Amino acid sequence: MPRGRFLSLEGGEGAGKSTQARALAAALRERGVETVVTREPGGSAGAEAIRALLLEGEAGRWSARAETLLFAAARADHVEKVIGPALDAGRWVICDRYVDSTRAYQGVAGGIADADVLALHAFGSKGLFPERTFLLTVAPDIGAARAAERDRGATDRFASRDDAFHVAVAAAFATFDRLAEGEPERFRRIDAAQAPEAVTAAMLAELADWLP
Ligand code: Z5A
Repeated sequence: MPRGRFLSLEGGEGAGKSTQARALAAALRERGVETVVTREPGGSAGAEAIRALLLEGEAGRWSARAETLLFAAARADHVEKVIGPALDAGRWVICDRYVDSTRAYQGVAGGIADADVLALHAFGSKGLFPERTFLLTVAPDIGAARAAERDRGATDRFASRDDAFHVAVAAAFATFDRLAEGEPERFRRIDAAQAPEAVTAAMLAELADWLP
């Protein structure tokens, strides 16, 4: 049985990652590809329990180091219980955020060295990386407006952080834009300001080499 393909979606708040994870899965299933959609933080029972610890409570509940360890622990469980078995069974996995989010939010924005994030990833998740990562790009104000419309006033620990944090997050993704240039085989930049159908089509075009 050939191993499945592992895809991740990354990008700022409101870029449309969850919408596109569902739409891409539907398009792949139409083509006969067995596809699992999952998300981070979360995706397995243990990781969903850690998600609640991460997203609820005061903005300053966790130090940057403790938060980084919690994300790594959640990912380790997710990889072991859900992502790995699905790939072994030949399914494609679409993950809504993955380790690049830790590199952006806890790493560049939170001040944790990239080498430390990668060392935790090597230990916790055996260094598993997606084969293709779609970086959904949209202007931060458009993404924030979309998320605000979706959430209608409800916020979590991340959304309730101050403007300086969100500026740092934008800087983090600008950094990954540059990293993406250095890893063009894995990262594919997608213009997420387009209509949802056009975004899905752009991702499918970037998978043409793998599609049946
Ligand atoms: N985090 C972290 O710090 N470290 C980590 O390692 C990981 C995560 C894995 C998790 O939030 C938070 O955890 C996140 C980063 C941090 N915080 N922030 N910021 P989450 O999982 O609860 O949610 P999210 O990943 O942040 O989701 P999001 O970015 O807010 O949304 P999205 O998935 O990109 O967008 P969406 O929900 O698909 O769409 C938003 C709205 O826009 C919705 O009403 C759609 O119908 C609409 N939409 C979507 N696409 C379009 C287009 N193309 N045009 C117009 N409207 C659209």
